Amino acid sequence: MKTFVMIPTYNESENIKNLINKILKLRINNLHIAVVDDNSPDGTWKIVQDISKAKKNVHLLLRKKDKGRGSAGKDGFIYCLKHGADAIVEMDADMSHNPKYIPEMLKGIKNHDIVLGSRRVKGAKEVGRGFIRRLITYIANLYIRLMLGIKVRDCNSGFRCFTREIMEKIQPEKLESKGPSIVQEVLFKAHLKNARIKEIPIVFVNRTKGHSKLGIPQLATGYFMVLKLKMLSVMGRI
Ligand SMILES: Nc1nc2c(ncn2[C@@H]2O[C@H](COP(=O)(O)OP(=O)(O)OP(=O)(O)O)[C@@H](O)[C@H]2O)c(=O)[nH]1
Ligand SMILES: [Mg+2]
Repeated sequence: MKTFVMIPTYNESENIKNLINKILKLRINNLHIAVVDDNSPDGTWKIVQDISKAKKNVHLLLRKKDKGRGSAGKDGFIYCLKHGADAIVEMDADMSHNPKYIPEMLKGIKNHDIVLGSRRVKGAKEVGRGFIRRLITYIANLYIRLMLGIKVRDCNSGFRCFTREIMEKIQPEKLESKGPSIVQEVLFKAHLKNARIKEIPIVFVNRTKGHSKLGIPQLATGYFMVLKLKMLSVMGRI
């Protein structure tokens, strides 16, 4: 099985080397890492480029024109499928998602289409996140679940493992989200394909290095995108 870990990055120079080393230390057979960087001013791409010279299973997708967590994820999924991925792990670069859960995720896709690192199932925990930030995520999660009728408890988690089959059914080339709402768009499209989704509890640790890219504009666009997805599904367009 060929596994790709797909990591969208913007200004993560303080995190990316540490994360790549932690993933490689798992010594998972036939594992590749694809970092999708939007020409980060802090030189994140340069760090990855240097690593990829020494390690052939580390890939850099340097995007100069496009910007956005959404289109970065889209390009990343397409790249992984094109390079023969049988399994695709999607994760953030800010160390909020601990690579130690990857082996369990890869085991889980033996009889599921998606395994999701969840903050909302028994045994899960969120560390270092303020009350307001947790409230924002909680309300967004409630809104998404109610609007889109998804049974998954943590609809905001960007830490997921997909089988090639389900990712092909999701058709990443048709993903519309430019921003973080790609997380919900992918989940909803998988839900519409009756994907078997398993949630495993994770300890989510708030970033300690670098800065959040999540602002009011992204949040507002996210709420609008969920509404749009609902409308499109009601009209049978997705
Ligand atoms: N390529 C690319 N990656 C991005 C962009 N915005 C965010 N990312 C990456 O997407 C992941 C999630 O972004 P975060 O800023 O951590 O968003 P968040 O987790 O919702 O917010 P905090 O963790 O609270 O900061 C991180 O790896 C970011 O570097 C972007 O515009 N382009
Ligand atoms: Mg984060």
